[in-house]
Amino acid sequence: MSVEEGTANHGRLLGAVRGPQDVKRMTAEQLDILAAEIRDFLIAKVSRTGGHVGPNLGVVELTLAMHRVFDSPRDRLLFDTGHQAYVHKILTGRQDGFDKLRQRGGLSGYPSQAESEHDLIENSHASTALSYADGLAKAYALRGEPRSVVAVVGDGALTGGMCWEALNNIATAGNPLVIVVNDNGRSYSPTIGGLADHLSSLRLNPGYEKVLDTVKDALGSTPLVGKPMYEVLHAVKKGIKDAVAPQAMFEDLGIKYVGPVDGHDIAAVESSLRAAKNFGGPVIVHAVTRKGYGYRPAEEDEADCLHGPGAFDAETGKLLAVPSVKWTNVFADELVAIADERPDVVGITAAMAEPTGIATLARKYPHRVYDVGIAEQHAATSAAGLAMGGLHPVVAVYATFLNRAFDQVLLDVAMHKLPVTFVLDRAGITGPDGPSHYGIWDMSVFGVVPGLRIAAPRDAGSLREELREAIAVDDGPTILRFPTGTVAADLPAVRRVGTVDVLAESARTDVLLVAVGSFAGLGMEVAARVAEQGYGVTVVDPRWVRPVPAELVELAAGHRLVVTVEDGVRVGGVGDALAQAMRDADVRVPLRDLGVPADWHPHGTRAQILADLRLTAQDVARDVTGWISRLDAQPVEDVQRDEAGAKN
Ligand SMILES: Cc1ncc(C[n+]2csc(CCOP(=O)(O)OP(=O)(O)O)c2C)c(N)n1
Repeated sequence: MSVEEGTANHGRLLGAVRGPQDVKRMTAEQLDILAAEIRDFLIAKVSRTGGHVGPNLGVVELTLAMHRVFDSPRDRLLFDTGHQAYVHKILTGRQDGFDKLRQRGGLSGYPSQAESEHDLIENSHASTALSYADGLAKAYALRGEPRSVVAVVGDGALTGGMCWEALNNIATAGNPLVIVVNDNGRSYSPTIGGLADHLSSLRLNPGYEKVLDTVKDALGSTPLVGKPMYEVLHAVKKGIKDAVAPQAMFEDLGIKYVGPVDGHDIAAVESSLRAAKNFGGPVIVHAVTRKGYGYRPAEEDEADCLHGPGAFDAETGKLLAVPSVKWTNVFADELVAIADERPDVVGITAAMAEPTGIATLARKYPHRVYDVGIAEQHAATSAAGLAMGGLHPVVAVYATFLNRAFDQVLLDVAMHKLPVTFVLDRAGITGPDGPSHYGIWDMSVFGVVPGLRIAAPRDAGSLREELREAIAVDDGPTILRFPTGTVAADLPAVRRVGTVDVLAESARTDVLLVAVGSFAGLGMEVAARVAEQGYGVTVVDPRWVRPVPAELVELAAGHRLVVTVEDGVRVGGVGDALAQAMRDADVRVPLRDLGVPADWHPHGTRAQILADLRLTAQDVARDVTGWISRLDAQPVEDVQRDEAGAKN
């Protein structure tokens, strides 16, 4: 079907778009129809798979305009964070993949080089695009390649320090480069801080009145949205009317500023982008958009404009999943209970108050929670300052994002022996968000920090207990890490040895199975299966995995084989650390460490990926049985030599 035929067949223009060149040929009228079709498509598809629906509804016109003005892939279109690249995927020949978005073997939820030559940055951590853009622009200048570099960055991502380091360099280098600031006023929740205030003030120049009028007209003709949202926008504008901010901040930095432009007006965005493209130096195009635009449930979702829901009802926007008690909820409630008792306990979030549960504390004690923006490094060192000032900060972040702040945790917090508790949600294999969202590095990376203690709770009861223990530590940092999803059923200990919980034991002491955190349940199942083969397994949950508890080494010495299983990378993981502690204590019992290989694991469900990695009870039981039966057949020394061979 041609683009012309598509216009005649209402609702089918989108089907005719196989690549950016099809969009370039369209009339203004066709583009409006196409934008509406893209919205319908996004809602229909993402409601089934879950995904970043709100951010993408907000960039439909922006993305169309970008593909009309620039020639991807020769020109490079970079999406900061990458969660708002669905429209770009739709326009670059990937519509068919949306039925399996974020599912195993299907489209990634972020740009992916394997999927398309139109994609470049795969990293889903925020605030990197301007640095990539700076480097690309320098490379093209040096190589004499006439290519445009365009980076889309949200006002939320702009709160990250890397963006400001990049702007500083982009201004100095002076290379042609277009920065599209997608300003919807929100990260998950409204973006906070001086920069957000500044962007608001820019909306107050005369051009913004025009933006408002256009938005008003557009909203009036959008049945799902209607008048109320216009009124909200208008009220926001009135509220900030008297704010005073230097209008020329970006230009002071040495970067041309164009805007604000109505990001839902394709022609207006196009003309700004053309001006920016022809300028010949770095330019910021400030586009004002609405997160969730055109879909009432998203626009009216106060929490996060349906930022990244699971599968939902397309009519109502309501989640389809049955609510369950998540690890996050248990943490959030216990933190409030502790804060009730200890006025020195405060919370920090890096723009993720709701997803990390710290919002529960903020609702009760608004003045004891700090949202620092997407700024994990600052969060860590600011927490150090709070601790120096006599408070006990609890920094709640996703495990993958604390990687950013390694040096801050190491030197700013730990070297100063400061009591800061880092709570790492979504630790381990997470699933649909793919490799850059897996929280699999924390135990290895932070395991090297002197004086840092790491706890991995196995269920709700141990999460509560270990959170209390962590916050009771007053001479150094602590980390508490737990996975995503529904919290595991409580698993009582048979007894406690030092800080180690013994979960199961038998008359025979063949295998010591060290099950880290949420793998405790798996450990119990493995023990039952291995027992069927006539071997005795002691299952322990170390609770605190760093430093390695001395009792764990003593327990190891009383068994014939030690097996560790953890939801983190094997290199430098709990198994590695225990092996080292055993060597140091001259305990010569063979050890096998099971965990996640240090590699890039594709997206899928958590269960699928764990199965791929053979981290299921069935697989682990088979392995353990194989290893222990080989010990029966071979002297210990031979097995140790085999183990060394297997690892190399
Ligand atoms: C380093 C880092 N911390 C936290 C996040 C989680 N996160 C994903 S999107 C987002 C908000 C982004 O806001 P913005 O850049 O304005 O884009 P929008 O979704 O509003 O279009 C956050 C905090 C992340 N991706 N990277």
